[in-house]
Amino acid sequence: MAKRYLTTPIYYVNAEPHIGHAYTNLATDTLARYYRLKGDEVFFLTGTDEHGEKVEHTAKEQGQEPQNFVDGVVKTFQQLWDDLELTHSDFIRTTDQRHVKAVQQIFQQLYDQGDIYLDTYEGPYCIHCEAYWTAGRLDEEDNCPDCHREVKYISEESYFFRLTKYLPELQKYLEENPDFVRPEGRYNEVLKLLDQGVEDLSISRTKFSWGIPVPFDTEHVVYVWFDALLNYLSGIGYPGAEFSQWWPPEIQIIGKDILRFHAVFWPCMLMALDLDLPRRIHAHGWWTLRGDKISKSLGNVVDPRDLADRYGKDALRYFLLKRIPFGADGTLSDQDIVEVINGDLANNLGNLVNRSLTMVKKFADGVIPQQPEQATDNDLSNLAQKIRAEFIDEMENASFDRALKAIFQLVAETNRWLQEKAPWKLNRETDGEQLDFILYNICESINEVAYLIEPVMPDSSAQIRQRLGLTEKNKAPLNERSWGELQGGEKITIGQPLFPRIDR
Ligand code: ME8
Repeated sequence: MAKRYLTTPIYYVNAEPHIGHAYTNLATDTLARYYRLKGDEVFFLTGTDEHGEKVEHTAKEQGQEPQNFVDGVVKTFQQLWDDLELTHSDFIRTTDQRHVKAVQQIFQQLYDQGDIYLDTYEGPYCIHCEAYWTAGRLDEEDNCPDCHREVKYISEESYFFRLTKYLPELQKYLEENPDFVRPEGRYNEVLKLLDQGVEDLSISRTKFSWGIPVPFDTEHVVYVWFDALLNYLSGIGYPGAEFSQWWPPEIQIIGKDILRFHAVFWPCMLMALDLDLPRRIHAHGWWTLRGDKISKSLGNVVDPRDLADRYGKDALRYFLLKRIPFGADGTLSDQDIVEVINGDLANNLGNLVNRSLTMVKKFADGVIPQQPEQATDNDLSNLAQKIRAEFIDEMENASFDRALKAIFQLVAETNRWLQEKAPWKLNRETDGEQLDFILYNICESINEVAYLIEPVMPDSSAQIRQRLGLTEKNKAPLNERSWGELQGGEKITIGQPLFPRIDR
């Protein structure tokens, strides 16, 4: 059984989570469910990034001790993931002792092996991004090139990580593994970053105290990004036996804003630790609202819970993953959400299920006909097998929109097939066999759709299968699946519309 380790970024706790964070986690949850559907063993890690100057500032502003403050905000993240029914295996906090211990141990090891040295950092620092810059990289107004906020000039003694020592190896690795960073545009961006030149990384600060103390020099706290990236190790028990079972990650999902940290700093840190690199880093795009990135600092955040309450959890997942390619930016609007729900979900999928089950009730007494001999080889079953293969290909690339498009092609074709075969024109007395053949295949096609949409719409998938008289027990893994799970004889239930149309 293959083991797959999947990660999300760990989020800053200077404010509560919003739809952008939920997007990353829902996408990762979808992949986790997909691998489980294949029968793989999955470790899905998420968590919170709790140290650093930004968090310390916010805690102070609120008149709280940092630890108290972070303990409060962390709960809002954990509660949200529970409300959205995410299937993460663990939740790592950078204030967890297991994490603090791992960071200190790694810092010591890299120091002992000569990869960390003491020097002075002088230059601009963006507190919002918790990022060091060189003067030449600032924007035209000498602000942070990423978030365009004012930077602060710092001059302090700092430990540095000998990043430059590992750059040639990283360059070579990237050339040999063009799939390491996805999508392709982001891969090219990383090559460009390397072309522009990268320096050794300052990895400790002395001017504030909310961080992990450097083990051999407690005047210093570890730079928040160096601390945070190591969650991917500490979260699975580095350096213990559990860790080696899961390492390296199958995929690390991030937003495009934090590409540099994950595709340049992080691999160099892993090389220094003599660990394999993750198989893939996939950077997705941003959700925007009226042209602006949705972010806590712009104050235009959208609460994922509101959207889930209004439209349903499955519909929200479907919208986010179907609307844009996983890598592109997207605009969030109620109008678009309603359009997708009414179109794809209510008119196409919901309608097909309802219409087909109603026919089974009317023409076969509510019992799915026995599997006919031709059941496994006809135009609908052949199409479904082809679509299943396409779905797998797309999901392996985290191309959720295309994977869903494939499934909905099967929905559309099933609708068309039903229309063409027109069972309502047949007479049970004289055309019983043909009638059963059609009804059986339509039901099996719906079953196929329900099976494949599980990673994206788990509740709807279970609902449809239940209505077909199936349970989630003994479900064959994806790679072993073939047309014909329905045996015939299952009693169907029609039920309420799965996706009621929404009036604008
Ligand atoms: O960067 N659209 O944390 P963070 C899509 N702690 N995704 C969005 C988004 C939007 N508008 N806004 C945020 C950090 N995200 C660090 C990470 S990892 C070792 C440390 C998502 O709270 C997206 O995944 O600022 C982005 O990369 C992440 O939230 C940034 O979260």
